[in-house]
Amino acid sequence: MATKNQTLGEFIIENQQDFAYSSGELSRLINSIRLAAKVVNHEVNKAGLVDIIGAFGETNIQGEEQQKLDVYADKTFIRTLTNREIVCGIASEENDDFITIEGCNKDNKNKYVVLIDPLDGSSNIDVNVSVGTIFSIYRRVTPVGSPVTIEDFLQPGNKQVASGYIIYGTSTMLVYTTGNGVNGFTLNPALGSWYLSHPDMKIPETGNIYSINEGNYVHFPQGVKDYIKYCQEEKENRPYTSRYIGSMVSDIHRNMIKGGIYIYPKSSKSESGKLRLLYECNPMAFIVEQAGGKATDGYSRIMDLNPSELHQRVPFFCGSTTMVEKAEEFMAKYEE
Ligand code: P6P
Repeated sequence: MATKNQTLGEFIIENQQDFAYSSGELSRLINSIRLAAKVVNHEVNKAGLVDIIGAFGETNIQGEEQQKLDVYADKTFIRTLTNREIVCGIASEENDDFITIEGCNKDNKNKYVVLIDPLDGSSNIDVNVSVGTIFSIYRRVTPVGSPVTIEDFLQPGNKQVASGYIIYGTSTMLVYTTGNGVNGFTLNPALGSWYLSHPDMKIPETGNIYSINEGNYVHFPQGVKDYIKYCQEEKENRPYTSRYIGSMVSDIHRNMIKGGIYIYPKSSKSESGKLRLLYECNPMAFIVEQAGGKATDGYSRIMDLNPSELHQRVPFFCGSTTMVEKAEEFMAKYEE
């Protein structure tokens, strides 16, 4: 039962039976994330003041210049997750390979792996637009006590035990699911506490907002071009409104509240699209599905895709069910 204005701590205690595994483990997992989120939030909120923005000078595996806050957020979440003795492996957008948490080789009981995009939308940092953290949590599939292997990370999204995002916006929110619905908590920075501001979040079944980078229009598959023209024609409740923040967490969070669809399709510039299956699409798909929405690659359910590599990209159609299904109708007219 979710009671508005409950603290996150009270909520976890009251609802830990919803977690399919040991209740204490969920508490420790979510507590490490909420602590790291507060630390990162503090730095994000003062980024413009202490000149820690701007390129760190190095480039990550994605070939993108690493903003200092990217690196800071990555290190903060890894350190906090490691300290809680609950996680035995971490994969991050900012690190080429997964990280084995020391101690997992011995007789240790850590059962969970976490995949994380520590600061999604980081190109927005310099222009003071909201950014986010995305996390995905699985139980390991290799024997407890042995070193984690890549198999522990390459699990389909339908095996996630929890996922969520933090949005560092006009207010800072933590939104997560453990497979029993979605709840949103807002940080009161003065107290350092998270309060249940959005209990049992449900995405509207339909909406009139579409989010896509139309600057890439000429490179899109024909089905996407046709859907964009459908959104823009004057008929029924159309034309829809176009909103694209350039930070997926913000676009999807808005659509969770108002209804809408977010699309990052494949294109002639990038055959599999831009977004990462394991630590961007799967966790957001889990959240949106738990809120009653839909998430596909234009043809198949995102959470049923079998991953083949840690940083693989997939096309992403995510949001209000009727809008995703309409987009899929246009995609179905053309070869996958
Ligand atoms: P583009 C941010 O880098 C991100 O991964 C998403 O958060 C965002 O929606 C998208 O990429 C923006 O990419 O190519 O439209 O600038």
